[in-house]
Amino acid sequence: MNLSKEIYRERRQRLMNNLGMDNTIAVLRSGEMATRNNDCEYEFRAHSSFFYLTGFQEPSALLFILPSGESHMAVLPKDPEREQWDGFRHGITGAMQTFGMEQAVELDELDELALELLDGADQVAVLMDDEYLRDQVLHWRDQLAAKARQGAIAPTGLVDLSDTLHEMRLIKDIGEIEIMERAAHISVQAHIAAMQAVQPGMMEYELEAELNYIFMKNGARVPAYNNIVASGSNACVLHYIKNDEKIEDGDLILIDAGGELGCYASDITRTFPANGKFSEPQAQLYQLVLDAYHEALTHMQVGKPYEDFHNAAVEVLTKGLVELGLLQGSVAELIENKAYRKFYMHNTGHWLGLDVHDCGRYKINGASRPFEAGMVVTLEPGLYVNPDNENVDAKWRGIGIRIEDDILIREDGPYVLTQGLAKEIHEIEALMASKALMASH
Ligand SMILES: [Mn+2]
Repeated sequence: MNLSKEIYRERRQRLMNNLGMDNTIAVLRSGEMATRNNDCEYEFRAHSSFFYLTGFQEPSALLFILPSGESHMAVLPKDPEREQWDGFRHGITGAMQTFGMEQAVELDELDELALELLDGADQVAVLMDDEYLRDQVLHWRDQLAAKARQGAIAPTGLVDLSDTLHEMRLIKDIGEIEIMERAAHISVQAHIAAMQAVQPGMMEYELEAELNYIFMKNGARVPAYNNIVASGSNACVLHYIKNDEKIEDGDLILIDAGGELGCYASDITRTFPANGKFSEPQAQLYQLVLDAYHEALTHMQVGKPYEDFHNAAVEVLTKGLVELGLLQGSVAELIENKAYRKFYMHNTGHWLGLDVHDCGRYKINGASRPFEAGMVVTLEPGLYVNPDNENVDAKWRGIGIRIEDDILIREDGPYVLTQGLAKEIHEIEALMASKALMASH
């Protein structure tokens, strides 16, 4: 699933060019194994930015990039005994041959390598939120400063690599888009399977199992984030991940889940009736969210400010809430004083990529940034009526709806990566009915 090593090499060179600082060395790390309990560890997943620049997925690795793009890595050593227990390591030969490092050393030579490379550099660039690495770099600086009389020259500046790197990650290249479209397609299949498997009386985690089965069977070995399978009013809890309640006849079910493929996330939400048929109030609110989706999508165009599609969704939703009687007053005022937030309290999208909430600025110089080709962003309007909301008719209470797709911004308009998954009411009911027909045969 990795891209060619030339692509990673080009990214490292471009990073240093874009950083545009003389005599500066960038340092990044892959991250450490994390304990789950006792001696059981979580499966390792490299830091997204480290992975973006290397394709390397082993823990404890450090990457040094020189101004020319020349790259050095410190990696876990080859160790037949450890590999017998924990699996294959690339070692220094693999780091150079397979991953295109100009030089690689084993981890016990890390300090030596760092001191050699940082001696005489003006600045060191790190992802400033990596506190551990910041401390490590300052420690190397101190060691160099202590050797000043032997001629060592310690770097004098620590600079933040985040903005430069995040702007690169924000615009996806063809290879990334291909992987993201495959991840999206797998997740579409998973949602179809869940819609066709649901029966009132099932537990939420039984539906979650359908998702995980399709993800894993198709190579998306892990979900990109914790699966949300929320029946009934659980859908009003935005990050509901307990997934351990019984699905009742008459419930809507909100599933927010996407597989991760080659470290790239997909992120889909669908909301559908447990018994295959929307009730009248469910259908009314659902259609409103769907109308907001369709309107917002038309604003996801190259050159349009990022905030436009959210504002478009808010306007459709607020208007509809007034028409259905959940809000009273003038639409403009309800938007102005954010009264709609009682029913719609999140944004209509976020960047998507190696991280589900991917990096990249939303504003530039205080203003919403324009869309550019190659950005991937989610579109996810929703409505959530708190079950305890006494200010609305009882028929609305406890209904939670979200519809979410992954959108690639292209020169010729928005392209839905997660296409092919029912979202119109008649499409969802037909898909669920087709399952019932199959089961009865
Ligand atoms: Mn999302």
